[in-house]
Amino acid sequence: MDIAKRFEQNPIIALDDVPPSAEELVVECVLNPGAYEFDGKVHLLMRVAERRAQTEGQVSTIVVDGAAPGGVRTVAFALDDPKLKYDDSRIFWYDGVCYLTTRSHLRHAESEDGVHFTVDAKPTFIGDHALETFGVEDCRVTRLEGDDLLTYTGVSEAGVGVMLKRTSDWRSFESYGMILPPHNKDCTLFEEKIGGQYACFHRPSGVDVGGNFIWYATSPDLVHWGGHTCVAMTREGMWDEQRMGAGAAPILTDHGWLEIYHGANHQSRYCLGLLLLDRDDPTRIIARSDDPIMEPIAEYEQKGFFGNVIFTNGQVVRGDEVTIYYGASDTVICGATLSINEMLATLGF
Ligand code: MAN
Repeated sequence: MDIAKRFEQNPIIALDDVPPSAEELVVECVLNPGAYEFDGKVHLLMRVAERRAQTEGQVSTIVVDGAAPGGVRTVAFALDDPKLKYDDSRIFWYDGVCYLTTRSHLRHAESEDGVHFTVDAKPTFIGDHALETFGVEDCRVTRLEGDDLLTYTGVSEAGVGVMLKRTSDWRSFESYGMILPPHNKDCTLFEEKIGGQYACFHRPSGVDVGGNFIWYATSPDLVHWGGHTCVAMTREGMWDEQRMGAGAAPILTDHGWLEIYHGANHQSRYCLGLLLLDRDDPTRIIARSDDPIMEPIAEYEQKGFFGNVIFTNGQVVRGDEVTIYYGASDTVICGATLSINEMLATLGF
C-alpha cells in the first residue's frame, strides 16, 4: 500500500530550474537530493546530471580531465559501431569499458518552507577528486556530533565507491576521500555511535556470487571501516528482487532503527520499503516490508530519463513526520510526507 502523501506542488525542482554548469552542457536529470536543516532552512544537495547536446547517430558523454581544455573531455561513439552496447539510458559500454551517459555534480538549493526552493547558479561539488572523474552522486547528509557528514558516490574509470566529507558550517569542508572502495554506494551514517563505534549501512555489489544487498559496518574514526555484516538481501519474486540500498540516516524509534530503503525488481522499477532494526544491534532485522510503502504511481514517477523510479536519499524528520525528498524517474525532484507511526503500523507495530 502506498502511504506517502505527495506534495501537491510536485515536481518541486525540474530541469528548467537548474542552469547547466557550463554553457555547452544540457541538464538531463535533477535527482536524488541529500537533505538537511541548517540556519532554520531546509537545504538540498541535489544530483545534477549533464552532458553535451546529443548528435544524431552518436552517443556521447563528458569526463573530467585536468589535461583537456576547460577541464572536460567529450567521449563519443557511433550508434552503429559494433563495439558499442547501449541499452540502458544511464550507461553504455564501449570495447569492454563502461561509461555513464551523463556526468553528475552536486548542487545546493534552499527553502524557507521545504517546498519552494531556490537553486544555486553554480555547482557546490563538481567532483574534483581522481576517483570522481565520471561524477559525484546521491549524497546522504547525517548530523553527527553537531557536524554534518556527507557520504556520496564517487564514479571514475576505477569504479563506483563511497566518498566522505565533514562540515560544521557548510562553508569549509574536510574531505576524507574514498572510505569504501568499488563497487559500493548507498552509504548512510547513523546519527549516533552504536556500541562506542560509528556505524553505517552500505551497499557493495557482487558481480557473480552475491548481489546488491544492504550491509552494516562500524568504525572508530569514520575512515577505517570493519565488522562488515550483510543485513538484508534481495528477495526473488518480490518488488526488491534485483537490488536494494539504504536511503537517508536510520530514524531511531521506540521499536528500533527505522530505515526507508529502495528496492528494484528485474524490470528496474524502484519502490520504497522499510527495515526495522534492533537498537543495539542493527544487523538484526525486527521487521521488513512485504509490500512497498511508496511506488511509482504518479505520471512524473513513471515517465522520464529512466522511468518507474522513486529513489530517496534525503529526509527531514520533525516529530512523527518524515518529509522525504526523492528523485522521480531520474528526471525531477519531488517531495512527500510519511508518518513514523503509520510506517511502523505497516510492520505490525
Ligand atoms: C547506476 C545508476 C546510474 C549511476 C551509476 C553509477 O548505473 O544508478 O544512475 O550513474 O550507477 O553510480
